[in-house]
Amino acid sequence: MIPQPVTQSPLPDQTFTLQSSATVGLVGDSDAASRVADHLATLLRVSTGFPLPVEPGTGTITLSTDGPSSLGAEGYELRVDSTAVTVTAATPEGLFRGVTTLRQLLPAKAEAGTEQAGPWEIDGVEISDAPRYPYRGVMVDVSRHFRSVAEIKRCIDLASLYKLNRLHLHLSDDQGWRVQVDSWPDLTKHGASSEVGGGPGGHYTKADYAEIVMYAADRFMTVVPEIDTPGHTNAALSSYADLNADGEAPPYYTATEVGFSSLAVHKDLTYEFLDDVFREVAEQTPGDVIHLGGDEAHSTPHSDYLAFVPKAAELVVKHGKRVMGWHEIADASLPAGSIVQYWGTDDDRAQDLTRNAAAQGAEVVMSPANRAYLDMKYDQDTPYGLDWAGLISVETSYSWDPATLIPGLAESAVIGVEGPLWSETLDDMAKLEFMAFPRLPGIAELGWSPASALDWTTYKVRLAGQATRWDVLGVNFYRAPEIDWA
Ligand code: NGO
Repeated sequence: MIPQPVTQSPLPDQTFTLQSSATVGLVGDSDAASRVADHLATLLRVSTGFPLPVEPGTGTITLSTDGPSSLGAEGYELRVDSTAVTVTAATPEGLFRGVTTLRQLLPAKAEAGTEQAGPWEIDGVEISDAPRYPYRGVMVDVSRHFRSVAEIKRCIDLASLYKLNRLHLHLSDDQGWRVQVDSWPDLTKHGASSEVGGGPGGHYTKADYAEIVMYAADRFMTVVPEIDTPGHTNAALSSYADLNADGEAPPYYTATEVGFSSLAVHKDLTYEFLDDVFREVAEQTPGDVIHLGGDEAHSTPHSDYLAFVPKAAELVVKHGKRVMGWHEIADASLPAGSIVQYWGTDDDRAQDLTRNAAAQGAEVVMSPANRAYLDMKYDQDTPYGLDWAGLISVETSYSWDPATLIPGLAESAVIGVEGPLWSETLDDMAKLEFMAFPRLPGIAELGWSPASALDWTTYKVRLAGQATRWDVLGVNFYRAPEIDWA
């Protein structure tokens, strides 16, 4: 199982077998809980061919939201004995996490899209589980190469299988603006018309974005939209001449240099623009956070940057959201409730900024580029990906502790981890999957499992066990030689 649960005790000599007469019982009524039950039943109906009706009360598989609040929002208990399966939680979200565990206990063929032959056996077990951190994310860069709604749904499905609960969408950068903003239509009319390498680009209409948000919410995943500022803004600057300090729109950019673009920090129009963008993005985002980027603003003078960040942050807060940004923003003063995302490579400057973030009362999400970046090559033979932060083997990406990586950072400031998947070199889903698997499940485990459970030697055996599941799901994963896949 990945992530490893907090406690797990086998019930020896007890084996549960799912039969065609089985029912899914639901105790505790809420729409969200019944959607969790339907989600499980729908998945298993396809692969088992069993009717699996969802009924109120106890069933063969019982899902109950009557658990004690001591389990927390995402905690659950799961018991499998020879006659029944019970998942108990205090919330529909906890129930969903427990159902995710149940899916991993079933044979991998349970995930198949066509009817499979049984038996459908699960070894008896008692599990009690809850996450170490509340923020467990994956980021997809849809700016450098656009991904369709269907592809994002697949990302959500694969990430939620490992109990990740945040989907960070990098929606704007130099090479493309990917979300509809009604008050600034050229952002997508012009700014979404291409991508790295000159491909067709694309963007999410409001309906598309709503579909992604809803699909994610059904899997208890919150979308974190990122509008990168004040650098990484060529797509916007190229769409509106007036946003430029000199009033001249630069050409559309499809190469991969970073750090050359900047919003005009001294123009009022810049803040009117951001006010509109954050308002429209906030209106469509039920989640609590808007990410304003803030990384690599190399062509914004530093004093301007320090003045810009609080003004932009204030606009995010004005529209009811918490500010999130890359660690550079911690040099400026941040509003209460901000979240700073560390993407350093053990360098002092990045770590100082992150300690500074915590000293300001901000919370920290850990995405160390030399460990958590999913776009780094595994080794020098990896056919795509980057290597500026190093080569990141599966072991390297797993073997670190989010609480202690930055010396002197209060452990209480860290709220979780995220694996960013930047897409300069990744122009299709097969490549994204190859870079994310098998490293993303490890990031998920760092976010969920207690520090005492993190151990490469035993993890790599569990990881090998996921391969049959990925084969069933058609995941294009890298058979890293560090793992004994047999
Ligand atoms: C950096 C940069 C991105 C690149 C990425 C590639 C951050 C936060 N800014 O990470 O623009 O795409 O590296 O690895």
